[in-house]
Amino acid sequence: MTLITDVRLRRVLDSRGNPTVEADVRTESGGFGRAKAPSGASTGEYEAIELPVGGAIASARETAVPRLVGEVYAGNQRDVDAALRGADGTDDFSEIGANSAVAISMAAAKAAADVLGAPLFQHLGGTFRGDTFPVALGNVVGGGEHAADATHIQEFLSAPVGAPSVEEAVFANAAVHAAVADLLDERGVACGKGDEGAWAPSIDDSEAFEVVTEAIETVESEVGFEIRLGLDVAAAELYDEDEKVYRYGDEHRTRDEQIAYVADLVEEYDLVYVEDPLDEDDFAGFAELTDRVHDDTLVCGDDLFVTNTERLERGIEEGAGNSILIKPNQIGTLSETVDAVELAQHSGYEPVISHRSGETEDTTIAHLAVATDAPYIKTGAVGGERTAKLNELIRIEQNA
Ligand code: 2PG
Ligand code: MG
Repeated sequence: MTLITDVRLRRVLDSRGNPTVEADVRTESGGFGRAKAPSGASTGEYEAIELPVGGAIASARETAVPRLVGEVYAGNQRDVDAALRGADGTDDFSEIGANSAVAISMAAAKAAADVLGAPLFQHLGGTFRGDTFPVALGNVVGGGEHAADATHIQEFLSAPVGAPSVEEAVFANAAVHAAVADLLDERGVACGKGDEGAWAPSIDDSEAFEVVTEAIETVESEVGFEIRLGLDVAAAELYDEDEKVYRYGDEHRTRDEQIAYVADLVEEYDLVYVEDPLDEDDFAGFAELTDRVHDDTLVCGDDLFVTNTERLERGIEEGAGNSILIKPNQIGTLSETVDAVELAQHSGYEPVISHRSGETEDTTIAHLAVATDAPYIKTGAVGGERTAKLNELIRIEQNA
């Protein structure tokens, strides 16, 4: 029933106005799935390779599509993904591009769900999963690679950990985002938005902490549940390999100072979540920081792990972090994405399903988060390509 009969690839727009890959997969019995690849700006060195879109499409048409059409059943995701791997033949998808691979992989899953007449999260999660909902981490202030002349820390995240539902969490994050705008306005700080819809003011990190903390307190008292603060430091982008220091504009911190600085931030702001506090090669530094913070703070590896089970295994051995960011396009297939989630869950690491800074209206990650019972999803607070996922989560929650 789910034998793949057609795979079409095209160039479409992403939220930054860049081209990205869209895939359509059709099956024998009329199943249809469509998915789009997202794209990072603060990409990790060890991610699968995103090729220029024209080349990625041409190469996937030539080598991957013939291995899928008439050959593989969309309902067998591992076969689909093995065909993509076989067509590519490299470790990092540098032949067909992780952008083509992930779009096809996700579109096949949607086509299979369509044949079954089941929502994607049920197809991916099966009968016995998908009954818990993730806490939505909402990016409310940011800079780094996502906005020029803004904060050094890439993302200040609202984390409504006490929200009784996805819906209330999503609206709490939007309210924190709005409260931040009011506070910046009171301070006479004009600003635009970064790539993910977060405010991108030209203020230093310490002022951003003040503003976001106050905004969270205001909204917390309105909604009556706990909202905490999280960060994506994206420290690999701050790290100066030659001098071995972290650069914050004119200031810098040595590795030990960076560890102490982040540990102090965790203490001072009661952070529930810190992503990429150190460079993507510093497993030992992640381990040291993880030892220093409370058990209830997630130390999450994004550029460190790149959704890759081999890198996660090393992290588990060394005690580096206690959480992994999960981005399907970092590894290129849904099967390997779910493998990373499951390895994390079996090893006491919390998986956090994530968008990229360059996004589309694709909602696959909302389904993936529910399907895998992931405790968190990071997919922005506002903006159409972000609300596409957030609103899908609200819908899934209502129908579940
Ligand atoms: C990150 C992501 C998403 P990018 O660093 O976690 O927020 O950014 O997609 O640019 O890597
Ligand atoms: Mg990150």
